[in-house]
Amino acid sequence: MTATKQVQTTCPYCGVGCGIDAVVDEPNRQIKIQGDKAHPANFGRLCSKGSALGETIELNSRLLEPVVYGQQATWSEALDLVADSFANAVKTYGPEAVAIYGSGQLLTEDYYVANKLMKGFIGSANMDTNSRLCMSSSVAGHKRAFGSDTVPGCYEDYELADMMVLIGSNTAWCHPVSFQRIRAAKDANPALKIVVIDPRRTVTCDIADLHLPLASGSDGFLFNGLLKFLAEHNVLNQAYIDQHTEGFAAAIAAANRFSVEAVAQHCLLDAADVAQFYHWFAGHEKVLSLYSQGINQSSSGTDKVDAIINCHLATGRIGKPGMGPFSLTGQPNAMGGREVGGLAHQLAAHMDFSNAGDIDRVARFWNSPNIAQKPGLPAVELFDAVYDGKIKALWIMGTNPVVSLPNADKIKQALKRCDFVAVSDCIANTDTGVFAHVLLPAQGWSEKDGTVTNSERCISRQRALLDAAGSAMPDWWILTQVARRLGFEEAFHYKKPVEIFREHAALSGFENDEVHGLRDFDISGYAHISDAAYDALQPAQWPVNRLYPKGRARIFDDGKYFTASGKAQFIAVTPQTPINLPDAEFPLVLNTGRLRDQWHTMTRTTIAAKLNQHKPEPFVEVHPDDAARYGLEAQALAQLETRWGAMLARVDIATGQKPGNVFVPMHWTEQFASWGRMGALVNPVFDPISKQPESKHTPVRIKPYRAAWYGFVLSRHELDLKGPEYLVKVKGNQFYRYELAGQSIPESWQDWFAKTVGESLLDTWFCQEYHDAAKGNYRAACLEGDRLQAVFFASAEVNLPERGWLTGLFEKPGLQVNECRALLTGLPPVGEADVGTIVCACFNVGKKTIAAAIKEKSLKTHQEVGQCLKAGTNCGSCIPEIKALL
Ligand SMILES: Nc1nc2c(c(=O)[nH]1)N[C@H]1C(S)=C(S)[C@@H](COP(=O)(O)OP(=O)(O)OC[C@H]3O[C@@H](n4cnc5c(=O)[nH]c(N)nc54)[C@H](O)[C@@H]3O)O[C@H]1N2
Ligand SMILES: Nc1nc2c(c(=O)[nH]1)N[C@H]1C(S)=C(S)[C@@H](COP(=O)(O)OP(=O)(O)OC[C@H]3O[C@@H](n4cnc5c(=O)[nH]c(N)nc54)[C@H](O)[C@@H]3O)O[C@H]1N2
Ligand code: SF4
Ligand SMILES: [Mo]
Repeated sequence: MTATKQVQTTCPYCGVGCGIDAVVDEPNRQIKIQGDKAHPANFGRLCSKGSALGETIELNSRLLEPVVYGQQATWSEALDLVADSFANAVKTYGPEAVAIYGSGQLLTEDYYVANKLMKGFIGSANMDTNSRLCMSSSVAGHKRAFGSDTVPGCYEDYELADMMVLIGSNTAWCHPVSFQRIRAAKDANPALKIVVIDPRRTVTCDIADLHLPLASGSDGFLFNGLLKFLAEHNVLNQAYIDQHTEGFAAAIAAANRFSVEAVAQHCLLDAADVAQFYHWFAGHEKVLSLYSQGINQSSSGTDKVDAIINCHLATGRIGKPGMGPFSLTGQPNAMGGREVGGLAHQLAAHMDFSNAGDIDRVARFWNSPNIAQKPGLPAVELFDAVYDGKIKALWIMGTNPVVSLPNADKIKQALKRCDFVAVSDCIANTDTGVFAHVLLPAQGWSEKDGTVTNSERCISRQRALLDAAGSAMPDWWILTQVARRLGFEEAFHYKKPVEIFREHAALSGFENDEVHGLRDFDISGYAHISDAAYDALQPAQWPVNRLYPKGRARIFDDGKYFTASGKAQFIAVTPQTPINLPDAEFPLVLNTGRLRDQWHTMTRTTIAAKLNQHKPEPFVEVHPDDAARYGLEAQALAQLETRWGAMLARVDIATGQKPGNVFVPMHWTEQFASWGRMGALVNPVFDPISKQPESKHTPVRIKPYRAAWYGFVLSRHELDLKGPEYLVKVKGNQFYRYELAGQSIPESWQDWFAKTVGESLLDTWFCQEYHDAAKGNYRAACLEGDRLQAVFFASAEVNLPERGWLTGLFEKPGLQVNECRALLTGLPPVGEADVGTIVCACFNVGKKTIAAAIKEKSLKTHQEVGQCLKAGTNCGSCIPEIKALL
């Protein structure tokens, strides 16, 4: 028996913020993951990504030691160099010449230290984060309307609502546990109305009563029209408007241009559908508007957020059970980052540079020698300043901007030109790390300790499960060490996260009273929390203070807002179209977003083989009409080009795509695909208020990509494969898959394959081969005894056999004779089934298996499929796909 311990922690992926019960086998460095039944975010549920966390803790891909100019180094060498580079840049060029670019995936304690160092002590506010690309339009929209960046409601509202509007949110894939909760609410109450607003028909539409496939970027028109409709149909809450709000007259005047017909025209929707949505919204008191990146990532995202909030203020549907606007946060600690002031225009604890009193207050609290006096540069402009040579030393922490920022090829150039780049990451090889002069090994999720805040303002503990890998250290420690080297020992005396948390909590309550003015973010109840109480901290929704010692489920339930007048502000919205519109040269709209089983730039999710099987390759979803127009065939390759960059992707012809729009996943990087880094294509335009980039809308053109040959290699061991123009690497269970397409045909396929898998190995294996030179076909399969080692298929045609059956063979200890004979056909022998593409990642159940069972056993519901195959019975994320097969 090995010693095990049970630890409660939080999932490091999305903003749902699920609680996890981990059983840790320390000596063997293994973890068993279960949902925490007591956690209010998930009550025991987890999605495919959370469930697979135990498979992501291996050490092969980790950054284990500091690296300085390409050489392994000691911590003191690395830290000295970071501190010296920052100090020298400040001395020569001033504090504006240095910057930190952080992440909503840092813990609150890490984030607090980074922000304090930059703004309070280095004296520049050039500390921005990837939250700029994520939530900044919501932040700005909240600030304008409420005077504070407050999410009013809570998850309990899902069960209490009569209607839910999901706007620009693929909840089924991006907030899967919330989606399950919404689905359960709908099952329990079929009268619950669900409307999905998204140009694409996503799997989220599986539970929708109505899907509005609006024109990309047109949400502002839709919600302005709704405000007018509500006014015309006497659903306004005049008492609420009078008592608790200001600015209604201007807002309604701006909205009055938008009749149902005008909206339908602007949004390319059926007028009847628009009217249906408006009638339902008017008729349901308890309505929740859940929104995410389809709203935020827009050059008028702030206005869109406020157009939604306007409708809730006008009806008084906010701050009460089952109703309100609800920004679904993306990253696990998107909220925590905002709480500490992670964005360049924020100061700390929901205080801003826009208020001179705040600057002085934070300076006194921190005892800062030279606190920054004005906002720093937001992400896109910050990297422009790096490119222009104005920022000389840059520290990137917990984010991968060479992939995720728009116009990402320029980001590469910027980093190449920069005098000094430090990158803190837990993973060794990333597209951004390539440009680092210093790589700092950060502890990963299973090793670090601290707090995170989820979408509903709930603060939870993340607890260490394992000892640190190699020499990895927590981000707060790395920052503290650099701060001390810069001469700020006293202010950065921290020895453990709880000390930082107490200080952060104390700042949130500092002069936060009637005399000095009230701020929404107040967790002063934790200012004196003991070490033991911090260790045992249970989830609670802020504020946690004298008035709300146990937290507060809903804010604005009292109708009091954090504006000067105490009243909410209507915003007069003039809807805008996106900045760059399609034209003759770039006639389509490029939309980008997420897949069910991958997390952003794939650094961690790809470690779990099972998460790579659902969507193994970068692809582009195209409507059948556009496919016909541009000569694209299903499963062939396409080249996408914008004014900023290009990529290659597999064609997926999808009726759910809006004609004129194409969609690509945001996830692939140069670590996994030669030409799949979509950030290179995205236009770097942004919202003038929030500075959030328009990542959902870039004019693009598309054409077939014709290669001289197409192929794939499956190999039991990892290969160092280079050469083919199109190259995608997929880690599987006991195999690696390489998808290939090349412009020049190797002189000898035998030689190419031998070099690729290793000539010495090939000598010891038994190989079968098939060659049809006339047709350009070559196939080979190698076994060691009866154990499959490698397979290679190449052809002049793109249509090769599906990879499902062949990849499944790598899991078998040995192959049957009939299987060996069938290898070069790529198809299972008679009597053996091909599982097809994996649909259920939890139980590894393929599409063909499900389809066959449905047919043979006449299964009618996803529950019956679950009983028969287990598919869809763990996390439930694949239920929409199972239903589609039914
Ligand atoms: N599996 C998975 N889950 C994640 C993440 C992940 O990487 N993987 N990341 C997390 C993070 S940080 C975030 S921010 C969230 C994001 O969560 P979501 O915002 O739900 O995810 P996206 O896929 O980026 O975009 C949502 C939808 O917006 C739609 N859209 C595009 N343009 C428009 C428009 O003009 N109007 C409207 N109404 N819709 C539009 C897209 O078609 C897309 O379906 O997900 C979080 N959860
Ligand atoms: N076109 C387009 N672009 C987008 C989006 C889109 O929808 N479309 N979405 C945007 C949004 S909403 C987001 S949130 C961003 C996300 O984009 P990124 O932040 O660039 O993506 P991640 O892969 O999450 O990067 C996190 C990095 O931190 C590392 N890491 C993990 N844990 C730790 C830790 O504890 N400490 C440290 N130091 N490092 C750690 C990971 O290995 C990884 O390299 O992308 C944005 N970019
Ligand atoms: S929904 Fe999934 S990814 Fe999000 S917090 Fe829960 S388990 Fe993690
Ligand atoms: Mo995000």
